Amino acid sequence: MTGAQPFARERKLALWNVLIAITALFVGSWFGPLQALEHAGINLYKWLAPGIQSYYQGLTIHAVLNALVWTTFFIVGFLTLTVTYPLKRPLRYPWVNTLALVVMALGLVIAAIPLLLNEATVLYTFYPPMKASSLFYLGLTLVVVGSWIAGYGFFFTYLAWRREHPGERTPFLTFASLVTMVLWQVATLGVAAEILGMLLPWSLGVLSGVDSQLARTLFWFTGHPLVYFWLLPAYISWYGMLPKQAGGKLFSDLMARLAFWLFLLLSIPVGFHHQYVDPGVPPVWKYLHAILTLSVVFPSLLTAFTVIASLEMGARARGGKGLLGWVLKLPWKDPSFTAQALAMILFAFGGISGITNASYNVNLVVHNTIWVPGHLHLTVGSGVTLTFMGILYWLLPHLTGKQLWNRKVALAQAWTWFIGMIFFSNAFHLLGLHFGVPRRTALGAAPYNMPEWRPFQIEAAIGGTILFVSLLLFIAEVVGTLWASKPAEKPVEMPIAESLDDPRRAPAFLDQWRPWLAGVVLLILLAYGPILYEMLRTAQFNTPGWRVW
Ligand code: HAS
Repeated sequence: MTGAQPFARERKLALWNVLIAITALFVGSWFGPLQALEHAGINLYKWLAPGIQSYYQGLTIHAVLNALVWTTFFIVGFLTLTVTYPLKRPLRYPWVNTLALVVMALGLVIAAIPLLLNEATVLYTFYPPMKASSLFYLGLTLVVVGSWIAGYGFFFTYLAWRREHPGERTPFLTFASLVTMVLWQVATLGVAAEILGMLLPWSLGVLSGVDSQLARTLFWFTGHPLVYFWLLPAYISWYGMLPKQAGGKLFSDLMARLAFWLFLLLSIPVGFHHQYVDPGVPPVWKYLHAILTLSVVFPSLLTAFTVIASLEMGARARGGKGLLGWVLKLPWKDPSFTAQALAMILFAFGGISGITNASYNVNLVVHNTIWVPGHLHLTVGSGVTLTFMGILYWLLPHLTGKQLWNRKVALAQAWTWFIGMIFFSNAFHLLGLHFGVPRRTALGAAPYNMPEWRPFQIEAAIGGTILFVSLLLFIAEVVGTLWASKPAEKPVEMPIAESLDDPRRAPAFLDQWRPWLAGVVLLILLAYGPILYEMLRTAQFNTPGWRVW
């Protein structure tokens, strides 16, 4: 199905997207160990000046490239294939998706200039009153607009297929990819309003000030569903591909579809869980968003159950026995599988710290402490990133027609990421929880740095160093596969898992967009409408910009 010529353009687009993503990850990751070492009292930043002028510039580049660029480019590339292959249909308008890539790449270059010149050291959340060069906001806007265009390309393709196949059930991978893209299109309306309505005109001098509370609210309208935009492509692989790689089937197509619909419905109206301490938001809205946040945990719990059941079936089919003995029969020698299985285990702990964050009163203990980067490294830094690496271990051979360069190196990469992240995230969580150590702070230079913190800071530095070694192994694997590997003996195909239940027997509402989209609009209006109206009504655009670093 995915053989030689039919999807040549899709494969080319996917390859360009993932190569840009990998480059961003490579550049951004250099700053990870620098930060961990800085916290442990070893400041290597002073050797980087004047190129990189501060810890804060390094942290901004690290988070923008790793959290925003690596993810978005990888996802757009990956979804280009997960939309089209299962439909057995090429993109309806390939030029739309080519345009998307060009716009995204242009945006990246435009945003990179001020980032590298220390003109956009505002961290990846770019909260005002910290103010960046207008190029930074413009560049980010183009990346988002480009990804929207990619989404339109997917929607046109789906609509063309729908016309050709009336009444047919959308294949799971395509369905899940479309939900991911719709979620993204709705979610990014918040940040689009923030940048186009406030930050860009402010940075160009058209507006003399902004309303910081309104800006933060619009940012988090996008900011939380953003994390599900990162997560859902990993779930696409865990549900729709990993069972096949483990020798089994998807335990329930129905549950998988339900989980994706629930993400679409529930993941947007939850942004105030990032703003529990914001004085300008009345508590009633925070409670409402807390309840909805705990509701959006449910599809992840559904995923844990369904995916583990699917893996267990695969392992038992391979001769696995006993209550837990079957785990040993999973294909641990396959780096693509292993990276993703280890990513899941780390993600389960990230989920636990997420539920802790979401609990309104407990959040007051950990908010703005280094616990939060502990959480985000287990989620986007492991559940997502290690899964994407695992996907690349079949995707690169698929796209290039070459063998994976060295399976042992790839396996070592997955395990070192796992081990490095255990040290790193454990240290960050404990520092935040026990000592209230602040996040986003050059702790090595802080006069209040306590001796009690030191053992954990060293643990984090060890973890960060192991993670960096793992990153280098990953890059070696990518470079080796691209330039030093032999042609594959037989084509490597996308692993597509069959489902145990018959998707055609699932209730029709699981394949109908209208009721779910209506639910999305309604819930957003309920959870954001009145408070946003109030914020807009009382907005005061009088906060001047600050350049802190
Ligand atoms: Fe979060 C802050 C709440 C999930 C990312 N989060 C962040 C930030 C980031 C982030 C980047 O309520 C920092 C933002 C900033 O800079 O300020 N988060 C949650 C909750 C969840 C959650 C309730 N977060 C994620 C995901 C992310 C992510 C996913 C990225 C991809 N988060 C918060 C809150 C804050 C926050 C507050 C604000 C904190 C503050 O005060 O600032 C949930 O969706 C998590 C549900 C997940 C689970 C885990 C299910 C487990 C599965 C795997 C099973 C497989 C196993 C392996 C066990 C319940 C699916 C089996 C393997 C075999 C081999 C058999």
